[in-house]
Amino acid sequence: MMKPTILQMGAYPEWDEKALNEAYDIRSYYEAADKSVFLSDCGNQVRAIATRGELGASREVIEACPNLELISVYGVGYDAVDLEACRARGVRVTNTPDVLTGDVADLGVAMMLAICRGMIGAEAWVRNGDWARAGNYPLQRRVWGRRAGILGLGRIGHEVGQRLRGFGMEIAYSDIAEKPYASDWTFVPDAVELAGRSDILFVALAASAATRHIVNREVIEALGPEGVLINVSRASNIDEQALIAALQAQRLGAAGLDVFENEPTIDPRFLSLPNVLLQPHQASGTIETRRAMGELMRANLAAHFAGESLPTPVL
Ligand code: 8YV
Repeated sequence: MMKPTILQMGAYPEWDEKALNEAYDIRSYYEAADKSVFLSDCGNQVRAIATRGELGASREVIEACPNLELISVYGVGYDAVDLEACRARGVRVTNTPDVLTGDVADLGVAMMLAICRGMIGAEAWVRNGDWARAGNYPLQRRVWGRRAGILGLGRIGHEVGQRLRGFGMEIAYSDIAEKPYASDWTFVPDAVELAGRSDILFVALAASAATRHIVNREVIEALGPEGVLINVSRASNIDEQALIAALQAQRLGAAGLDVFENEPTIDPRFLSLPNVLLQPHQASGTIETRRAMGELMRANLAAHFAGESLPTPVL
């Protein structure tokens, strides 16, 4: 039997590459020099797209594949997939929820700790000899017992909260509705009000047109010059221009960011700001989780081609 043809939008770890190449006829879109020539050559044969959360699949790519049946996303976020184009064509979409929740929450909390306790600068203080030369490192801010806000109490936001509970933090959250599983945390519907009562604000919202720039200048300023903003969701949830301006003017204390507009080519102004901790979109990047994400992405493809129900459908 002929292997189904799959359009691959980005690279995967070698264990996924191997398994995909054994089961399917893989066409590497991301390696093609001329994408439109590549798509016009193989688009007709493509029955599924394998992509990554941040890469998704545009309308242009979807339309270039008239026999497309499924888009399998390696990632929980599917905001970069044009869902409208999929709906119009009856294309199914899957993602990889749950398996990455703990890792993403871990990285968010790690950024909070690293920022509040000044760990990056403190490490440099030891390495560059300042400790011996200039004495003790400047005093930093405490984490335990302080006020945390979580914007978006889905799977990841909830898991961030569970970790913060261990730090004895006062926890409040915003979402479209109060969550029954967070009865001992304070529900604050308005994002500006949430920021105003938080020392550290976590952004853990699934991105959509409705959440675009939900963290705007007002929210950032409500968090204030002592506040810390942590983003482990999508760059589009934050007005990045307003964020950079606030960091430059120290109207915001600090930010910990795993996601950026135009990543990996991020705004160069971030690179010279001392009050931002930069991470290369690696919140789900552990071997254990990436193995589980790859398995789930491939399980969705396999179920589809076997005519079985999809393990984790979005559409
Ligand atoms: C990426 C993510 O998908 O889950 C998501 O939505 O953004 C990440 O886990 C990961 O970097 C793989 O591309």
